[in-house]
Amino acid sequence: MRITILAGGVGGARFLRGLVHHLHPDAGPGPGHTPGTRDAAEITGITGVPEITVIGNTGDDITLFGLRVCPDLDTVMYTLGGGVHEAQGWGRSGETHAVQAELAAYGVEPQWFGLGDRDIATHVARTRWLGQGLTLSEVTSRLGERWGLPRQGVRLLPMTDEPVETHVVVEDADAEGGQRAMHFQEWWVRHQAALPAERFVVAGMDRARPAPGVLEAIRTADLVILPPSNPVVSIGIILTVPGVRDALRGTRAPVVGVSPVVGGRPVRGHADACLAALGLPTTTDAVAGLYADFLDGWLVDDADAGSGEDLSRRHRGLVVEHRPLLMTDVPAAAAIAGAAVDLGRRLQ
Ligand code: GDP
Ligand code: FO1
Ligand code: CA
Repeated sequence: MRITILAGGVGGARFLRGLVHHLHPDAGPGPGHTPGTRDAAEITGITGVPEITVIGNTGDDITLFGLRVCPDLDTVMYTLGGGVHEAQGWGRSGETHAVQAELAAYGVEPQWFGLGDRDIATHVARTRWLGQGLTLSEVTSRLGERWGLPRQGVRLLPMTDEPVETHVVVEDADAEGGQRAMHFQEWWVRHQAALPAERFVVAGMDRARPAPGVLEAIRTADLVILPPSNPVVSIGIILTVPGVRDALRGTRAPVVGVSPVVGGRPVRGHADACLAALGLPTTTDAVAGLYADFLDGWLVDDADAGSGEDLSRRHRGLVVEHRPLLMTDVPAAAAIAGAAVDLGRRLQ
């Protein structure tokens, strides 16, 4: 069973950890653990060793202090590897901030983006290997080995090896043309998405090609899952990589999505501000509408009862199911992942 997932940061990572737990119930997270010996097929109904390919968003990537930072790839890696700051959802557990405090003492900017000491080691390693000529795919694979991703049956691929960066266009009366663009992280972290976004543009996407294995993973999958990641600045950006959307339209695998909107609100983060930039309301139907040309199954929270019916009518054949979608802990995320796999199996 080959499962391909398009993932952003925290929502994608928590879903993936649930999926690994669902497929290998006895395995703990982290480099020291291996998938359990219990018969996974008995529990999941899936025969053969499941292979999970994750296509990660790199639009959030940024270079700070000369270091290449890939927040969404790292969030997936740390979460699966048992090294994530659990309450925060991103960054390392047990983190300290001595390096950034020293940089602040020298007046080195920016200080609005917090890089912890342990996390910095990841960015130093990545930047060094990129400097030696390795591709981002190769670097991501090397970093992932330390965190035990292969042993969990997970292959983490960046969506592209070319450097790309999402920028946000906002109104600015003082700027030429009345608008200016800033890096996505500046908009999200520094301004907390409070400046109304006009649109998102991805610098570098004109030169970007899908990373090796990306299109193949979609085309040859048995199941494609869109976890509850941000539909605009995580999954929406992956969909703009040339060939990805066409591969999703053309794959013979069912495509199942999990709504990131629960009770008409994003569970965390500013997805509402991102949807507003597209002129869309924060509803599970609006999110599914963004995937309508390739989506086969859609999981919606019980709190959004009533949503989906209109959508099924408009997009004939879309199967909408309701269930609790809050990933409050690993077993809850595993149950959601199990429901997505189960729906996918019924759609095969
Ligand atoms: P980011 O890159 O860290 O912002 O993470 P993602 O793009 O992967 O996911 C962000 C989205 O995940 C947000 O829109 C949230 O609404 C959604 N999300 C976070 N936690 C949950 C959860 O427990 N359940 C559901 N259904 N969605 C969630
Ligand atoms: N998010 C914040 O809100 N503030 C931060 O200072 C911050 C630092 C940071 C460092 C490394 C990393 O991998 C992620 C970090 N994030 C931070 C999270 C991340 O930038 C955003 O949650 C996502 O990219 C938004 O989708
Ligand atoms: Ca992100």
